[in-house]
Amino acid sequence: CGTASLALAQDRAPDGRQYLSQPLVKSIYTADPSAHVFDGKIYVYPSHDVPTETPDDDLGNQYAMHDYRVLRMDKIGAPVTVGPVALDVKQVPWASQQMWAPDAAYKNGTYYLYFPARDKTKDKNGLGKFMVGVATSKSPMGPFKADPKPIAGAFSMDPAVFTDTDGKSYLYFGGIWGGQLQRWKDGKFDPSGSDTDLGKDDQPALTGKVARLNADMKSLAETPHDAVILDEAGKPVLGGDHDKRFFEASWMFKRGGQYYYTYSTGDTHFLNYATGTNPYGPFTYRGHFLLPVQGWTTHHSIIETGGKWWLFYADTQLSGKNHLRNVKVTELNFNADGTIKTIDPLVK
Ligand code: FUB
Repeated sequence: CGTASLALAQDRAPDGRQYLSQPLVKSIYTADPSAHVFDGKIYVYPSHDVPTETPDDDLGNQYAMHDYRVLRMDKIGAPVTVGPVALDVKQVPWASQQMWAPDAAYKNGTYYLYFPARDKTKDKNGLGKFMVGVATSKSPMGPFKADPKPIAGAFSMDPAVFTDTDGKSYLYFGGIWGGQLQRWKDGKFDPSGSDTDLGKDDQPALTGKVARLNADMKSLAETPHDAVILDEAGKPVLGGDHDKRFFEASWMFKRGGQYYYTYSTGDTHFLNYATGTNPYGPFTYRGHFLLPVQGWTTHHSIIETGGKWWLFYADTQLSGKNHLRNVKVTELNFNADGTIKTIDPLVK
């Protein structure tokens, strides 16, 4: 990818609507933006999308990313620096392919990059299983050095780290369909399991997972818990409720003493939120906060900086292709009761 693809940049979505915001960078394709403020600057840890001839499928084989590059800006709206390769799959001893949505954290002079990738085993589709790894660096831009093995006890994909006001950090992870969370339903990976979900629409949906991290930020302090999402009646959201149920892209933030568990609904293309009183949940479903973007996936992060809250998200404005995405940022606003004002990424 590169400048040649810029000729394809669109001013309007195919249905004629305008984009709410513009891509943060145009020199590379980026997605799944995990933003953080480190030492007064904003760093975004995105997936680095790459062209491929692999057609779109439900396993996400078209998302063939193999490395990470970090974005940096002094503040929202400032020029964005695109860092060099921060970690390549070839430098990860256990991984084979598909460096999907990462996240990062900082503690005591070290930066931690958390990332999913397929390992070197082969399932019924001839593909490795998604696991979650960790890599460290003394610089937020990398390069990062990967631990030789994935994080024990973590699995599937889309890691996101939340550090609470008491200093404890938690790793959220998981994603269904291509992320294979459904194959871990009995606590152990089933290489011949479902390619989508549990196939039980009238049963509680699969949930994202959450586990406290040890002080080393590289290992789990406990067996992962289910991040359960309850509906308005206090019942777990059902697998058949695709507008509400968890699919992938966990992100936690805290505001006004309330814990906001946010996630993507995947095949219905919403970003949803649910609130709770602690990092583990259960969380009560509150609604959509981002309506569907252009493109199949929708994946985000939320930070507070400069006295405002910001949503980092991605669409396919530059390429018009599901697997070649570009990250964006827009302000996130709250109502007086703590509910989030719904954002439409496409405006008339
Ligand atoms: O970018 C690859 C995968 O697509 C991510 O891990 C998911 O969250 C979805 O955005």
